[in-house]
Amino acid sequence: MSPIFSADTPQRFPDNFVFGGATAAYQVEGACQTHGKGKVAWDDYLAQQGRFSPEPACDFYNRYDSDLELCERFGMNGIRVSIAWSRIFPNGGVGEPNPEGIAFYHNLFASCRARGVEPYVTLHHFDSPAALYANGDFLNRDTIDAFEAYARFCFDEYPEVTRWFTFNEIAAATLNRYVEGTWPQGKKGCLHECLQAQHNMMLAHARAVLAYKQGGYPGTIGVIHALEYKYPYDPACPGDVQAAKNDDVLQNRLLLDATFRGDYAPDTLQIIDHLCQASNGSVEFLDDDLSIMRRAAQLNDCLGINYYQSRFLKAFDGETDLHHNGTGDKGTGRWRVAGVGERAVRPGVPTTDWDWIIYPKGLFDLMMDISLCYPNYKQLFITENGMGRKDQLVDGTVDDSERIAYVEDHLRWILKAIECGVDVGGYFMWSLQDQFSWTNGYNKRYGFFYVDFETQQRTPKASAYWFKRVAQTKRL
Ligand code: BGP
Repeated sequence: MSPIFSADTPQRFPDNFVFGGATAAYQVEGACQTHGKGKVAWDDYLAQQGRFSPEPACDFYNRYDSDLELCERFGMNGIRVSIAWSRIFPNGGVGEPNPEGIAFYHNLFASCRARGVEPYVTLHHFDSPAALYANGDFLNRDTIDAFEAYARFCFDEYPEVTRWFTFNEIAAATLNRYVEGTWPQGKKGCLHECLQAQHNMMLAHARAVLAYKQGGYPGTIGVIHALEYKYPYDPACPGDVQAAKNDDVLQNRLLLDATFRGDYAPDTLQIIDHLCQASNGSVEFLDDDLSIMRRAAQLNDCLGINYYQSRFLKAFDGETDLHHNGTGDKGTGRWRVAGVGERAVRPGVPTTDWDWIIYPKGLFDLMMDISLCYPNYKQLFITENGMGRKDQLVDGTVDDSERIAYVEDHLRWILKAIECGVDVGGYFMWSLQDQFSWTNGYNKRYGFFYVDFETQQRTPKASAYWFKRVAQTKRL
């Protein structure tokens, strides 16, 4: 244990702390075209790739109640779920809402209530309706209008939900699509489109927040960002320091400024300009956008942080050179982006089979950074954190002690942040049950509950029993 933890560091989480598991509609529900659901871009993309199918996923569409029963039995008092936009509005912006899709979520939320598991509901988890996605998604301003209309509809339709998040991981949605090229219609190195889409999605978030607050609904609303602390590989090297700042703006800073300031700090703008020049493009932030965003910035009730890893940046002045490790062959990933830098691993820092850097202290550094740089934040939730593994079911059980150690270390740093005065409301492990991974398929498992994707049988892993004790006692 790091010497930073003193005997005074609390070992117990607050009484009202939420412990749960996270899911996303597309990754768990299956039923991709059942009962009037409209298509999303992933449907055709995955079919063309032929690597894996999103059907039936975890068959959550039919099995949500038994999965919630598992949550209850394993001591969880919260769950993250998302609404599939195209189940409600099959074509996105136009047409009548789909009664069967609407009913599904009423049933899901009723089951949550009956099990004493609070639903934390995200409106958009990477699954824009296909028609909107094909027309530019959030680079097309019509999608912003459509998202606001969809959000208003959900706020009115589901008064039983009092914990809302607008978007999940705008950074992942935009980086994977415009910079890393690993998502449908992907492009590489297109930094200005990535930043423009981030801004437009934050404007859509702001409009949903204003609609929620003007509507006087009695719940909370926020947004979920995938944050990574960006350290210079060598803090004494100015090029590395600059690369860390570049990557910070690309992944974190534009989004955090937009969330809590409603505009962009001079330092952020300077790096945005630099990134745009590097990809020969520009971004447009309209004055009207900023006035909406500034109003919304004071109204967020919470911020969700999805934290998996941090990065060490080296200076890099070559051509963009990327290789996504989508197979779990350790050491095959490469991330060098012109105008940004090179992501490297400092010696001695452990990584997963997918080359994700295990660095729990980064979560603490991020929480402290937010509390210092954005003192108007109200509450943080760790809305995703977890470890992808090639879990094996052996003799009816899964020994995932490595995952337990990962989660325990992160929870310890959360306690440290609480000791330092940061308001943290809860922790959701990614993921509740094993789910497919967007670019890695079914062999990258994260769940508390092992899923046999042939039979849909669930088996609690060692981590589920460990987490149950933590959730019930609120202690590590
Ligand atoms: C986050 C997403 C999740 C989930 C998770 C694990 O980015 O919000 O939907 O997929 O990461 O990522 P991966 O599946 O790529 O390992």
